[in-house]
Amino acid sequence: DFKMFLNLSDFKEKMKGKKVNVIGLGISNIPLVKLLISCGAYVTGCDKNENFKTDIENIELKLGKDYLKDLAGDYIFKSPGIRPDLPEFIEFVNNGGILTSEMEVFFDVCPAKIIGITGSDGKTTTTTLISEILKKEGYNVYTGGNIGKPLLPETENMTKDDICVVELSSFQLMTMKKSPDISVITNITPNHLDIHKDYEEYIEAKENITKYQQKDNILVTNFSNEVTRKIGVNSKNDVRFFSSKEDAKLSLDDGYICYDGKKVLNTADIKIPGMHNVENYMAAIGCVYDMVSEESINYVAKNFGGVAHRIEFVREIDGVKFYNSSIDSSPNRTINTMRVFDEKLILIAGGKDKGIPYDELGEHIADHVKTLILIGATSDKILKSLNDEIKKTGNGKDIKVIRAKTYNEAVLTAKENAVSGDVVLLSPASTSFDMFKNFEERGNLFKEEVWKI
Ligand code: UMA
Repeated sequence: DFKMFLNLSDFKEKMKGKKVNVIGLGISNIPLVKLLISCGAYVTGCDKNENFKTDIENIELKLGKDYLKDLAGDYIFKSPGIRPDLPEFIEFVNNGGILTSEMEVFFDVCPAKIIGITGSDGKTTTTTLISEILKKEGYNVYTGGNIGKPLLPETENMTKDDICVVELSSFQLMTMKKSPDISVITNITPNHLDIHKDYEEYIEAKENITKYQQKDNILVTNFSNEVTRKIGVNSKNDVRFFSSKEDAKLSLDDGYICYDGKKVLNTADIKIPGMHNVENYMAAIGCVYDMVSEESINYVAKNFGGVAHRIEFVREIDGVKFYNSSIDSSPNRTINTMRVFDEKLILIAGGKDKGIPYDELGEHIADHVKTLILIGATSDKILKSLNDEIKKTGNGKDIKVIRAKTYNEAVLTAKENAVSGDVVLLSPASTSFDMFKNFEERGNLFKEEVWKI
């Protein structure tokens, strides 16, 4: 069990006076830069974005296309999305430097128990469920990682009785030499092949979440996914398989999620929709079963309305349910979101055009939508994809298409066209930057308009 740093004070001590390069100045690394400077390190911040601005003092900046040239010093901290095997990094390591990352150091110095979650789908929801159930039970919980919150600076306040629930991306896992106490792999299917060399490398990265686990550590994973089943079968740890289709430690029986055959949660009580969310609950229960009461699990199932802006339930009016999925900034995400619902949808879509094709979207709109409300720059592209589908197959010709200029108009039009039992879904299939600062602002406005009805 090799540790580069024993704990946070050891890390701080060792950083004092060191020359450190922080590569990629985003969400992961900005808090790290502040921490390093407070330890007395000499920090060079490197970013390919030549327009990068910061009000941090005592940082030397290297921006633009030569940002990786002539790296010198003791350490490199790279942000997740940058490959670890760039020639510049290899040369740095060959010259005696150390290449690491915010997440690797976090694993070294964290005094609390770590639950790590990865997978191609459902990791943010599963992370949130685990964290909500533990909080309900009364634990002091820190939630972070790929979900958008770096946890290294938080270790200052942590104790060994706390629990960290950490979402881990394949990029973060790729260079890890430690694994969590409890690990979850929701599933593995091809993803991020723009950065990973091939599917094998992506799988290997994900496997790091269990590779360095100790014997009594726990791995919760999907029995019905070919890749994760193999990882589980080959693991020597306490493996807890879940499956919504086959017999497993966590399985479905008579509409209940069962643990070792014992009924734990009635799936009808789960507020967030879709079988994939039942599976997310299975994974979460697999993690926390020994640590919590069934009351806490059931409470979260009944009350948790979803991660904000991701198929988030907003409100039911006259039998019409409103969902906010403002995070869906590409056609692909909208397709996946529509699939979650059994009902024919009243879909509000459209936003800024980022030049990606919408060809595939029409077929899925034809399958899942009865009223389409278009708003924003991509309206025409979305409509064209639907019209192409109608021309090709005839599917979708009965869909009512309405254009709206504002979110107020879109929401009111949706309500007017809905009857009891309908679902109104905001899933823009486009980014928000035509009218908003980010997808959160868009989702919040949508929710406000829904609450005004
Ligand atoms: N940059 C370079 N060179 C590069 C790539 C990036 O200089 O080759 C610079 C960019 O200009 C930027 C900075 O690096 O200024 C960091 O950008 P980033 O978005 O890559 O990284 P962070 O802002 O630190 O965000 C990362 C995760 N992003 C990625 O892994 C790509 C965030 O996950 C995560 O929330 C955050 O760390 C906190 O840990 C986002 C994500 O999309 C949400 N993750 C992927 C996913 O979930 O599918 C993996």
